[in-house]
Amino acid sequence: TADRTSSFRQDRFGMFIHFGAYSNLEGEYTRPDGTTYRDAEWIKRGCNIPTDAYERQAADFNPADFDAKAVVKAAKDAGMRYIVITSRHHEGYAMWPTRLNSWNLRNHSAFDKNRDIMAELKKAADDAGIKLGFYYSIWDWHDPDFADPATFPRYEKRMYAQLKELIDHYDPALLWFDGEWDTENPHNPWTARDGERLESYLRGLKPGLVINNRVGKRRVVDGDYGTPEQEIPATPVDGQLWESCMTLNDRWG
Ligand code: JFZ
Repeated sequence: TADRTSSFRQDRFGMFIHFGAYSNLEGEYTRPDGTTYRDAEWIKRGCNIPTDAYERQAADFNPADFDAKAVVKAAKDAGMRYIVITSRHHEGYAMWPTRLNSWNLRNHSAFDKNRDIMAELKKAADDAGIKLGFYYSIWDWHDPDFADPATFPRYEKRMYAQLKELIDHYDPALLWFDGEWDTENPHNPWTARDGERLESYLRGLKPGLVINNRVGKRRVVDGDYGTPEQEIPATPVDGQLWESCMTLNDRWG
């Protein structure tokens, strides 16, 4: 892993962006009874928003002002050398025009059909000499095939195909997996074996890809580096490379 991670070791400081269909709610959801619930990327789950209502709000999503150059400039001015953005969070909504389903920013929004914010970000990042990576949630609240062990294999197939799209179209430097845990969802079928299979598939597509440990079960053998959250660990974890992910409050979106 030394070659693969040598530039990652040097980069040291990056920007973690959470942006998705929940962003359209701007942190607030007003229930049919008039009461308001506040959250960010977890709002669908936290407020128990029914899927049809959530789909309806996402249909209005129009990030017309998204300015990739401004985002990249903010990162660069802060001394950051890489950006990791959510290509798909737990809501399952793809922020690029995936062909695997219509639950995405191209096909389920009010956004300009000719724009692709991931392509815009990739171009701006390349121009500025900043690396771009993608967060991708294994856990999917939207796709019914995820939670059912009988249908999970076909879900997994689509997941592989989406990740291949991301690699083929945007050539990310890094993939940041999440949603592999099963405390919130007793039906989360993701196993260490699934993680190993996925990791070797991705290495086959792009050997230089840096991958975090949440691709598997966060064992030291999973991925290239550990992901302590909201803390700088006092001691290295079993000698594994790590990157602390932090947010300024208690939400990421
Ligand atoms: C997860 C996501 O649920 C969250 O929305 C955000 O994307 C964050 C970076 O990752 O949240 C977690 C995952 C794991 C822990 C805590 C929050 N953990 O292991 O303590």
